[in-house]
Amino acid sequence: MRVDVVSIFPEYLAPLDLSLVGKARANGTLRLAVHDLRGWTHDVHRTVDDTPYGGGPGMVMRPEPWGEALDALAPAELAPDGVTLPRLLVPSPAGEPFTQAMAHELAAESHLVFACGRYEGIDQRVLDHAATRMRVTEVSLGDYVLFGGEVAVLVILEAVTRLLPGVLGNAGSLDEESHAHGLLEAPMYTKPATWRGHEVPEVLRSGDHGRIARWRRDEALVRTATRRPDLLAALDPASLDKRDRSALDRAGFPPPAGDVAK
Ligand code: JD8
Repeated sequence: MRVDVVSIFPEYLAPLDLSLVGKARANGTLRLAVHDLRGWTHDVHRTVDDTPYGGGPGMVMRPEPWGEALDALAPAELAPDGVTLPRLLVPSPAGEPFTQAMAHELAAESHLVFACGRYEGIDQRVLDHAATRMRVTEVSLGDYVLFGGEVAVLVILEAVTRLLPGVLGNAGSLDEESHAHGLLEAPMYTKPATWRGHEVPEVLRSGDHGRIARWRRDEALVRTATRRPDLLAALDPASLDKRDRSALDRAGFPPPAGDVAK
């Protein structure tokens, strides 16, 4: 997968050289380039912002450098080999919430371009114009306010890179994790069996794989009900069997709405 990131703080993306994302870059799985937006300015001060039309606090990113950046990274003419146009992602608190489902969607693209805004954001016409030639998605990390889009790009690229073919050694670990099955995961433990007076649950040391699987499922259900009632409510009631409902019942949680006894 090819990825271009445009930012006025390209150094902010330095962590993408580390760990497994860095490894995917080094082995060519991820062809990532980070670009300084100021490289597409022409004035001596390399100005990227101006005051907002209509007034108000702060500054807005000027459209001209962004237009030139996107022209360079996503040319209007389709390449003669017929390669598909890139997908433009613009982090914004007003964007579509980033989810594991979107990570899977993005991992299937061949070329992503990220536009990192700062200040009060990017002139809307940059997005409107880009949308005439490529797919544009405004994406949000969540309901809190950041200074700019760079951290969102770090998060999104970490989530996407681990889904690229060959990045995860054990393919099985992808479909056992949280958000694949809509539940939070059970807690994990390693040696020693007793640490500072805290014991590893006996069941995990029993060697009884059936009991262990049941215990993990119960823990996942109760954790999800306690911490993420929204995830539990979104589950297909048909995915909960009698033992699941009894685990939730023992923990004092009512059966999901619309559930029918089976
Ligand atoms: C991009 C500028 C700051 C945005 C005024 C101060 C994502 N989940 C998220 N929260 N915040 C962002 C985010 C914030 C950004 C930019 C992403 C560019 N800002 C601005 C508009 C209102 N503030 C985000 N993804």
